[in-house]
Amino acid sequence: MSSYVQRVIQKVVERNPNEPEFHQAIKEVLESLEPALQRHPEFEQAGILERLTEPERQVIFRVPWVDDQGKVQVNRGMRIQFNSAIGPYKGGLRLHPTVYPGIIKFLGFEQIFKNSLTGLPIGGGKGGSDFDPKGKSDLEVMRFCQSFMTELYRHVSADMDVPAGDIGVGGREIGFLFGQYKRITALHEGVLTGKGLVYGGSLVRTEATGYGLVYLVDEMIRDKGKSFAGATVVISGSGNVAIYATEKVQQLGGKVVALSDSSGYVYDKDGINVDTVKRIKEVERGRIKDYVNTHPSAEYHEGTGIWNIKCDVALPCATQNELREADAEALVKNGCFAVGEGANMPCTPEAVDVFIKNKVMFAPGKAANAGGVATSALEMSQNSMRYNWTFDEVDAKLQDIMVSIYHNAADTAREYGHEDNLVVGANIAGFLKVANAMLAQGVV
Ligand code: NDP
Ligand code: 2IT
Repeated sequence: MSSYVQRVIQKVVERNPNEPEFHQAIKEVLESLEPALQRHPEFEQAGILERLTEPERQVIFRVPWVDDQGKVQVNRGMRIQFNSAIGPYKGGLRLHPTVYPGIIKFLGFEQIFKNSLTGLPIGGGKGGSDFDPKGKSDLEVMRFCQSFMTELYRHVSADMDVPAGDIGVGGREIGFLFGQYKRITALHEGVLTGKGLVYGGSLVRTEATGYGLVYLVDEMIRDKGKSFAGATVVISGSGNVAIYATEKVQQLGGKVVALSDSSGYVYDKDGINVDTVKRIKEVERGRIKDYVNTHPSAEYHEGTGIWNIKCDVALPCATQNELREADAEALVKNGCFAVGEGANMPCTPEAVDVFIKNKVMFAPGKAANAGGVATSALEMSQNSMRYNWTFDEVDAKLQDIMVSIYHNAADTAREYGHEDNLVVGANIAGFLKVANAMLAQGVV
């Protein structure tokens, strides 16, 4: 490792103590940038890595709200505006009890490079709260979202910072957040993406991350003579990304045999029925174990272990560090030939090493799950035009974007001497555009 990269990593760790997920994301990106930094000594002189690893702005705020018993509850909200070199800050909001600045920084940092890879003009940011939407009534979620936006509205706008969904934030939450933003500011503008179709949303945004993941993985495996037709696929999670990845794999002729949530996983040897999962998760807000109620031939297993199921393709779509070294070894042993990260940083660095050493095709999250934010940027374009594209128009653009991201990452990996390593290719390709924009804009 060069002394420049080492120095910057050490500084980040010292400055951001007790934030292991942020350290992990920084190391993964910076270490892979070596070949680009050697070719471009001007980046060190301009302090590009020091600036990239320090968010432009971080806001942390109190979110008081009243529960259904009339008791006041307090959560912590935050928005981290990481980098605006190539466009307004763009990235989701996560509502999960594990949220703290280390999680939001890791996600915001990843978002910079992911957004750059889409080829669209969006910078990187992320936000969220330790509020747990699970088990809350619609009214409690509304009161929380209204309180959250009552502070957040000062820090966001259609041309400055445009939040969206992530874990725990879907159409319901975006609706409540948008309503409160409009009430406070009197502006009906594209300040959030993932909006409902009747008030400024884009067709395909709901499906975009899962569909985009499968479009990119399809291009990657077809490059090596494989296809989804007849392939057995295991997908973790059963939220937005997992559901629409399942749907697209099935449309391409693959068989998804397992899905999970944080309690356990279902295995259906006949192939998961995606309409059942949509009903359980999107309508009833239930648990994946409810699946066996209507599909008695499927099996439910408590806990982890989903990666021990034999498959050709694995798509982790739940959360960070959910697929570890032993899981990767199990997948390799069972003949898995491709892995695509639908979630952000779901594979640990040790797991990624196992895939690369064993020549398993590996699509890293910042390339593979970029379809969600890319379609968010298409929603912003439609809002600016005050016009809507059809489903097929947006879907075709999404497909083009995912195919381009794959080839950009693969070509960049080859150009920098790491053929077939999409981790290196995606990181360098995403980085170069942002670094050059920063150079052009002076010391800011
Ligand atoms: P959802 O909230 O819709 O679903 C999350 C799923 O992951 C649920 O099945 C949930 O289970 C599971 N999960 C969450 N946390 C954990 C945990 N700690 N351990 C085990 N399982 C867990 O979120 P999304 O589908 O939107 O997001 C999934 C991943 O994809 C995240 O990493 C997100 O950052 C990433 N992503 C999302 C995009 C989007 O557009 N939505 C875009 C790009 C990436 P349970 O219900 O039990 O908590
Ligand atoms: O991680 C991500 O890319 C997202 N959660 C989507 C962000 C967005 O702005 O659509």
